[in-house]
Amino acid sequence: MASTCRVVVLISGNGSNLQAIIDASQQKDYPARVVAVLSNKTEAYGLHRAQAAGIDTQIIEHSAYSDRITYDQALMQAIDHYQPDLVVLAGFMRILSDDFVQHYENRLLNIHPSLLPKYKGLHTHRRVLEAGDKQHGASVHFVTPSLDDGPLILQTAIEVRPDDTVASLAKRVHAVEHRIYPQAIRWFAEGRLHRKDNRTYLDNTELKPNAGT
Ligand code: NHR
Ligand code: GAR
Repeated sequence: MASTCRVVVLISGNGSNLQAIIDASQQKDYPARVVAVLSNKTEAYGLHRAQAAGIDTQIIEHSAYSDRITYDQALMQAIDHYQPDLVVLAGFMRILSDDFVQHYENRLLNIHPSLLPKYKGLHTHRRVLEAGDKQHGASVHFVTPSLDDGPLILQTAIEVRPDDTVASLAKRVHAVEHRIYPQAIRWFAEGRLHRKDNRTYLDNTELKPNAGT
């Protein structure tokens, strides 16, 4: 990308991934910057993180809209005001309509707390513990209309320990997320990341983060 990649981040909560992206973007050679942070929850702590970094924030509460379609339209309008090159979901907890996803096709990323395609949806840490899995992790993917199903970009595994709890797992998964999300955004901003159908390429090499798992 010729100039700095403009990123809009959507959050619902704590925003530790947002913080990791803000921290990365403050490095001199980082090719992306966060131009706005939007939340569907008034109390999201991530809004304070954005404000502390001098980034515009906006709250768009779904309770104020009659249905998902109308809500998503309002969200799109707010996002497009910032003319983003990239939109990233960072702990954003609302399923997005097909129209929304199509509008940002190939420039919409999500981070999900599991080794996708395992454990799509919610409560992944609990489900991993219940299943007795030995590995867990986090995945960055392009968003497609079907939930947590888009082409993978980056994935990192952690070992599950016998004494792990939801909280201890979440903590180690977060540490991984804070590394891989800024990396994926860097690749995108450098113009090195491409999606074709259900595949992702870094430069001209196909990315297969979960090959062999
Ligand atoms: N939207 C589409 N179309 N595709 C994806 O892959 C999406 C998406 C929106 C969000 C993040 C996702 C995750 O990483 C994400 C991926 C929310 C829910 C959910 O069930 C599920 C997955 C994700 C985010 N949300 C409930 C809903 O009815 C609300 C839950 C709540 O408010 O606590 O929207 O896991
Ligand atoms: C992260 O672990 C992210 O992977 C997950 O929520 C957490 C947000 O943390 N996302 C989802 O579960 C999406 N459904 P953060 O607000 O501290 O970045």
